[in-house]
Amino acid sequence: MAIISLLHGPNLNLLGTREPHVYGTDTLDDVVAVTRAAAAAAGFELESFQSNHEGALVDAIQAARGRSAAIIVNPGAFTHYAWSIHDALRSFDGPIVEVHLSNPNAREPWRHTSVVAPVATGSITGLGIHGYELAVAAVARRLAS
Ligand code: CA2
Repeated sequence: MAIISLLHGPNLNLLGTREPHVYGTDTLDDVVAVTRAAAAAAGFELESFQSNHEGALVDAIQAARGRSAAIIVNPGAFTHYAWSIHDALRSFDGPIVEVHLSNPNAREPWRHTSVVAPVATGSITGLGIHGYELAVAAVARRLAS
């Protein structure tokens, strides 16, 4: 069964514990469960990884090369400045969907730049946990075409 890698960046392990008005009340486990269910329904296995460390995420992206068919990634605040994640994603051959729970473009100016967007197939922002289900649908459609 083809694998989708689901990657989460810093502080997303705290989902559901603070700032529910921004990020909702779902926990990271809830996000992973919803994404895994969507992936299974589309015929994919989901591998999930969260880290607060930039290098660990670079390692996970490299490990996905030749193993995973697609990457769904919410890089957290690394979105806005982590060029090592940009470079690692560039080396991945399959579809890459960037997901954000909130809409960074509607927030502080420093969140308006994504260094991941230029190397992503597409980006889904502001739709909360539903964005992850849309991301699975998008990669499944891409991989089928
Ligand atoms: O909207 C998103 O998904 C973000 O990637 C979330 C990041 C933020 O830096 C990006 O600009 C947009 C922050 C994640 C922090 O999540 C927390 C959740 C609960 C409590 C504290 C932090």
